[in-house]
Parts: sequence; structure tokens; C-alpha cells
Amino acid sequence: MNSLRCGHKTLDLGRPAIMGIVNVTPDSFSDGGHLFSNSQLNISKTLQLVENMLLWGADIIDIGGESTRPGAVEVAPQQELDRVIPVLEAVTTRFDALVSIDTSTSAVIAEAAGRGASMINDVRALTRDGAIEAAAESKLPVCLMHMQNQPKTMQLAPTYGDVLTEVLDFLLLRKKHCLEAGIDSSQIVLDPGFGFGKTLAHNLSLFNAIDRFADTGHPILVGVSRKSMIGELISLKNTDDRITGSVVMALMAAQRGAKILRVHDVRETRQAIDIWESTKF
Ligand code: 9MG
Repeated sequence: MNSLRCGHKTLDLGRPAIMGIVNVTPDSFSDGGHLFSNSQLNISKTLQLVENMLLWGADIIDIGGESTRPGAVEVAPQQELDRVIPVLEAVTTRFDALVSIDTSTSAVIAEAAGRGASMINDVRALTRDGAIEAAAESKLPVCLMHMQNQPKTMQLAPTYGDVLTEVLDFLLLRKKHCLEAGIDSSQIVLDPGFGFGKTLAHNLSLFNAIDRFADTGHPILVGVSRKSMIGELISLKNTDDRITGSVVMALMAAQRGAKILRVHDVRETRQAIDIWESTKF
């Protein structure tokens, strides 16, 4: 599967695709609030970030209006709509870009699909009420991510018997529900969910088994950018200091078979991937 059908557009997965992160939330873990002035989202700053990401080589932009960092509380659907839809419209009006919407909420999925979104990225794997139906109706590709518990409590005491089997089984079960709801298998992307209800040991077990996820035949999305697992590996508290580690891990993920890399640092990651790609014969 070397591409995803994104409405009238196509996401090429012949080489690892870069997904640029645009969080329109005041409280995201790494970039929270940097697009806000006086508690208001600054649209021109947001469009400038998107423009830069596209120039630097992003293949798709991921817009999210609900923080999913550890400890985050859920936002009301209307608040999420108010955050995400104006940005989606501004981005799709200004740029001919693929835009994925990072949401678990059926109303946001439906509204975004009607306003030019290209993909649905759901950290809750379409488990919220109505989400699977809204995604099926949209005909857009869906990313199903694994998370143990919910952001508010997920990092308190993550526990697994066999983390790889449990995460894989969960994703394959969610895939089955998607197929039953009418989502085409070729439109399903899977994601182990690094940092979502997992210790460093769990994350590393999953990271070293990305090839096992790729063996499912579905494109694998990996998001490790600036996350605490990188901070823990090389003792870096400040998320801005984690750029090199993030780029290295994105490259390693691609070498293990990941097809979509969700990153904050598009330029650096694009360069790393392009260097790797151009050394292949
Ligand atoms: C929204 N979001 C934050 N981290 C993520 C990850 O690792 N994967 C996906 N699919 N989405 C994420």
C-alpha cells in the first residue's frame, strides 16, 4: 500500500511521509500556546507555521484542538469545533495542502470532512460515540492509535502483560470494527501510540517492533517527536532540547517500516529522511 486516498488528493507513501504538527490548543506538551496571543489563537502566526512546514517538506499537516498530553482534560465538542474548523478553513483556502484532523469527536470528524480535511487522526481509535460512523461516512483515511486509559490518568501506572501483543490485538480489533462499519481496509493507518499509557520500557519494546506492526500490511504512523521517552533516554527535561533525539528516532522508525512520521521539526526530519533515501540504490 503505497498511497492513501484523501478525498480528491493522494498521500504518497512511496517514501516516508512527514506529518507536521499544528496544535491549536493553549496547553499542548511541547508547543502549547506558542500560536496564542492574549489567550486567542493567532491565525496569521498559524498560517506562517503551516507555510514554513510545507516549504520545509511536510506532506500533510495535522491540526488538533484537544490536548492529549499526559494529565490533559477533555474539551467540549463545541470548543474543539471552534478551535479547529476556522484553522482548517484558513489552511485549505490558502494552501493546496493535505490536512489531517487530530480528533476523537464525531461532530468534529463530520464537520472537518465537509470542509476539506484529508484524513482523520484519532488517538482513541474511533472509540467515542458516533466516531466510527462519522469516519466511515467521510470516506477519508483514518489513523487508529493505541492508548491505555485516557490522557488525564494514562501515565499514572501503565501496566501490560505483553505490551506488543496487547497493542497489536487492540489495533486489529479496532480495524475489524472499522471494516464492519464500512471503512475500506486500504484507508486504515495504525499507530502504536508512543507515550500514551506506556512506560519507557513499553515504548522501547514497541519501537523495536515497528516492523511487526508494518507486517499487518497497513501504513504505520509513528509519533515520538519531543516526547518524554526521548527526554528519558538522554536526560533532557526541556522539550526544545529534544530535537536531535526526535529526528534520530523518526529516522529509525522509518528504517523499521514506519510510513508516516508525526513531527514538530519538519525541516530537520525531512533532511534526515532525504539523506537516508538518497543513499539507497
Ligand atoms: C495527537 N497525537 C499526539 N501524539 C500522537 C501520536 O503519537 N500518534 C498520533 N496518531 N497522534 C498523536
